[in-house]
Amino acid sequence: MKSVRRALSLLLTGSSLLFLSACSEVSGFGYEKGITSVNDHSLSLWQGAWIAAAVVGAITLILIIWPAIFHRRKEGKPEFPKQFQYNIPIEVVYTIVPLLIVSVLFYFTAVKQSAITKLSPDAQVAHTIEVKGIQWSWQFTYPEAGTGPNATVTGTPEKWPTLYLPQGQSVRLNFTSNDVVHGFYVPKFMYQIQTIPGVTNRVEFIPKKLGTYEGVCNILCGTSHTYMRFQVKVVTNEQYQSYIDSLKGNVA
Ligand SMILES: [Cu+2]
Repeated sequence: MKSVRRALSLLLTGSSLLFLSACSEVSGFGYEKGITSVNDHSLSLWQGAWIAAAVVGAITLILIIWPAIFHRRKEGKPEFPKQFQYNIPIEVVYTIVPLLIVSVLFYFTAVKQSAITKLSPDAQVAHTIEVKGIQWSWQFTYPEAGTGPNATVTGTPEKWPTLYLPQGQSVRLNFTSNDVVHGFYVPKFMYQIQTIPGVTNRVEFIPKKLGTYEGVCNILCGTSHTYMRFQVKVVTNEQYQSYIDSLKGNVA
């Protein structure tokens, strides 16, 4: 029994050390901070949810392992322990604790969600880009580039389009759909939004880190859904302006 106890305390010490070291480095659990302003809101929620899940998981594991080791049938004892129909204090605890967990998760989710979905007055938006989901690609329209045919970039399942965004500038994306529901998802941005026929969804954020990011459609939308890929290039403001200038020409 002593060796079992020692093994268990070793297991507990090891897992709490692992947990503490994960906390001190504040792992992104697969995501990075500082890519867009959305990440600044989402990352702490994501980390908090994982840490809360780890704590709940550790307590659950202990509650499973503890009786299995320390409350085994002993020599000379009856085969079944005392049977209870009710245990009111425990029932109260396992009703209140999950309610508390759900309330805390709900509160932080609601706070972060309203920060992410907040829209500023139109005049304060530096750049607006129209994003349209089409079977089976994406269409990006830059009103800043005028009304010429080149102001709209349309991808195909074979030739995936690129969305250009200026670093450090507020960008609003307006999402519409040409046909069915699609999902605009850029994993590194910690963001996905649906394009819905007859509805315009909007999102506003500031791209912060220069780079090229992969995007996909994440709502099954038809046979070539899997080819609805695109890239997002976050470039400097100068590069963005020269890209807009290159779209201004009327040559198709
Ligand atoms: Cu799609």
